[in-house]
Amino acid sequence: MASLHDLTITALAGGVGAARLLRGLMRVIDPAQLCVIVNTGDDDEFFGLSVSPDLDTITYTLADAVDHSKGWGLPEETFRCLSSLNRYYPSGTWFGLGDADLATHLFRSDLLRSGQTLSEATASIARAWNVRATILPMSNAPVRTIVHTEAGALPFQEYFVKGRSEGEVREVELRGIATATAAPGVCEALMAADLIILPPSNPIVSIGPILALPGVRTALQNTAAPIVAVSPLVAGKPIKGPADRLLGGLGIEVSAAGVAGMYADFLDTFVLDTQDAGQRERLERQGFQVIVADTIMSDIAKSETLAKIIMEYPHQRRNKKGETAKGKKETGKMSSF
Ligand code: FO1
Repeated sequence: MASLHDLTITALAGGVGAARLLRGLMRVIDPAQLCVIVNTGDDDEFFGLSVSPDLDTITYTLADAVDHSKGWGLPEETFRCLSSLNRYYPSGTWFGLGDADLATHLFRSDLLRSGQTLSEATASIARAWNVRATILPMSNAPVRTIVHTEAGALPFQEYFVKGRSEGEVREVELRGIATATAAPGVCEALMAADLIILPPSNPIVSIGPILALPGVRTALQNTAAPIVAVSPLVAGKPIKGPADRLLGGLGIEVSAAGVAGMYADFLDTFVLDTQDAGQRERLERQGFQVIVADTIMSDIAKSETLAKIIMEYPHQRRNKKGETAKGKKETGKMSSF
């Protein structure tokens, strides 16, 4: 029987929610078997620096270097540079770039200016942090998530951090998506995986931009790997972030089942929080396999427990295309620990 360490896992990730699950997963599988495809719709430029918040959150997490209290950035940060920048940009220092974190943005910007792709820069940063997992940006082309509210069209960080996710959401635009392509390795990692995980990331602004890239949805429909998603909503509310406001603003049902419906064309297994166990039957009627578990990963032990539950579950591929592509796959019930 295959060991968990033999399995190739590909995850689609945003920032903090994904990082919590990946942190637990790192204790269950060999990190070298993990490939994480990361949203770059949240990226922006500050003071001429290219900042990729979700890539950094995932990198710092997989390096076990993230500030666990915030879920992003580095621990024991100081903000002396940002305070000094306030002299030159009096209204431009609302995004909390710490002194140590700035080194990452300086390095990335340097590599990009010298002609490297975001994929190459991301790999160099991961190497410098001794991360053994593969981290792929979703695209090397700039895609920017713009949230349209009554206050106007706001780049994601302005909506989320500066604007505290206030205002009714009218539209979410993925600026640049029409000409963007998936980064090298992205579709290949989906096709080659033994299991694909969608952690509890925001379905609109974290997973949505990845799915919108040409070829990604088709790869998810065609891969033989079973696909499991963890609900980002517990009792209709996200643990963190504006997923409920974004879903509601776009007219999507604000519930775990509403999120599962967004992935219905490729998803096999959906992880519901115990508080949402009442939605189990409805999801099963829709053809999903359902795991009911505690999804609130308030500490590393809970992250590890959830990761183990996901890895040990005997996932079945229900998607017809997947079955014909590589034969029906089953994971789980493996003997390694
Ligand atoms: N999140 C905040 O809530 N406030 C901040 O000031 C902030 C700064 C920041 C700097 C670097 C970085 O990599 C992430 C940062 N984040 C901050 C997190 C980020 O805004 C979001 O968590 C993601 O974009 C959503 O996934």
